[in-house]
Amino acid sequence: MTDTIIALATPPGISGLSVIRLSGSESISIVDSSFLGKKKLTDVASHTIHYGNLINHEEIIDTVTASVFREPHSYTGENSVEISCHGSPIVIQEIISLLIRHGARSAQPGEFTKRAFLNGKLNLMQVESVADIIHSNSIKGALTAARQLAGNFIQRLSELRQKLLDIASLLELELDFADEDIDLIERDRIIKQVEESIAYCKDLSASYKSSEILRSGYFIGIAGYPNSGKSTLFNALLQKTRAIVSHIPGTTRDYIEETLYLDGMSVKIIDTAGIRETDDVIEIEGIRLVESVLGQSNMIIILNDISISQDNSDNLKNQISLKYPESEVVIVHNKIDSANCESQNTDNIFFISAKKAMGIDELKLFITEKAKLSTERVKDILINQRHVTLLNQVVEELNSAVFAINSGLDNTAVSIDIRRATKALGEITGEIWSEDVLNNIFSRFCIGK
Ligand SMILES: Nc1nc2c(ncn2[C@@H]2O[C@H](COP(=O)(O)OP(=O)(O)OP(=O)(O)O)[C@@H](O)[C@H]2O)c(=O)[nH]1
Ligand SMILES: [Mg+2]
Repeated sequence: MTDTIIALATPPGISGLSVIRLSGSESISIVDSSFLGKKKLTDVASHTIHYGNLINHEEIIDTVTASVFREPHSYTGENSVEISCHGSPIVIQEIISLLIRHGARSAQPGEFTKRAFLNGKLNLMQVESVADIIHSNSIKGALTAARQLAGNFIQRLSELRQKLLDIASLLELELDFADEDIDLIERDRIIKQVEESIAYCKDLSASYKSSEILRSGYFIGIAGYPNSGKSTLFNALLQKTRAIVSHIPGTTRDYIEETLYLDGMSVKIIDTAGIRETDDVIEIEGIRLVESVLGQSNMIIILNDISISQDNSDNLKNQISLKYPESEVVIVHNKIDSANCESQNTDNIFFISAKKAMGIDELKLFITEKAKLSTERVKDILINQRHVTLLNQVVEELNSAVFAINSGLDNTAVSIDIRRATKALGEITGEIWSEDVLNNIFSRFCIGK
């Protein structure tokens, strides 16, 4: 028997409808203690919806519908009720307090999904994809997570793990025939299979950056010397006046972030303080912030004021390219309206007037293409930090197995490495799990999921 948990499953605030969710062996009878409909909920069939009033001491709190799911046929695998009530924070609080007085308790973040996992309704990767679907910032991210939820991918990792377990078992079996010098499996074949597994895991782990882009969006930092027009470009890209523009150098001190949705991709654009030598403490702090912004940017736009000169920002561009080799650095020449130039856009070099909105559409198109290209690697699965750590562990153990074979070490040494790799793989798929792993995963969830 489990205790019964309760939480609001829809976002807090005023809305047309809200859904309060309960799960646990007593959930149906707990709701029944306050529900007045045609039938008692304890008597109704699973997967049916019932109209009625929620009553506290003969006073109607709200008119609701209650959907009843009986174990094991529910999301959590337990008896569950979903109450659709009116979307008022006061009503919701009343209903939740009432049902807590009747024996439910407030759910922890992700506790419904945790129960689904513990009852075998979802595997660990499916649990993580639930979180990814909720938090996804792009259509492709949500679709990939949904595919992952369907569970095809875990199959492949499980097969890989099984293949490695078989190799380890054969190696251990050979030890029993050590005196007879029998090879149950050729060394070359082991090496080939292990190396294939290494390549596969490396490839997966390399798609982490792309997965992050699908999850959180593609980040673009706009950097440049003061007064180059960064805030003007920021506003032009967003098509609204969001950042303050002025002719005084050092206008932007803090950084400002806004999201654009371009062709299903979420693109985060960040306007930063102009970079220069200064004694102003606030500005110095702003310039320090620029570094943290650029450090997490997938693309860095260096905005150059071409009315000063075309090579005015070359030094800055070189320094930034060296400092952030992982980012795509693009030079954009601004203020072409007030300079005599007839230059053409080329690879990673653009000519615009942020103020007169010239060349902005081309720049946007380029950004969209780059953002989409950056997620092309992701096919089956959104790799997260937990997966990356474990995949790197798998690669390390398997490399050490190959090394052991090549150095002619005995089977025990090789099979220990391979078994360690299969343990890490098992932690990815959830075939092996610990309370710590679970807590870490569920801390990303919202209450009510
Ligand atoms: N002629 C012309 N002026 C521009 C253009 N873009 C920006 N400006 C002007 O340049 C000045 C500085 O613009 P901002 O957008 O505030 O520049 P910034 O790079 O954000 O400046 P800081 O925040 O101080 O670093 C303002 O007077 C803008 O009107 C442009 O395309 N053409
Ligand atoms: Mg500015």
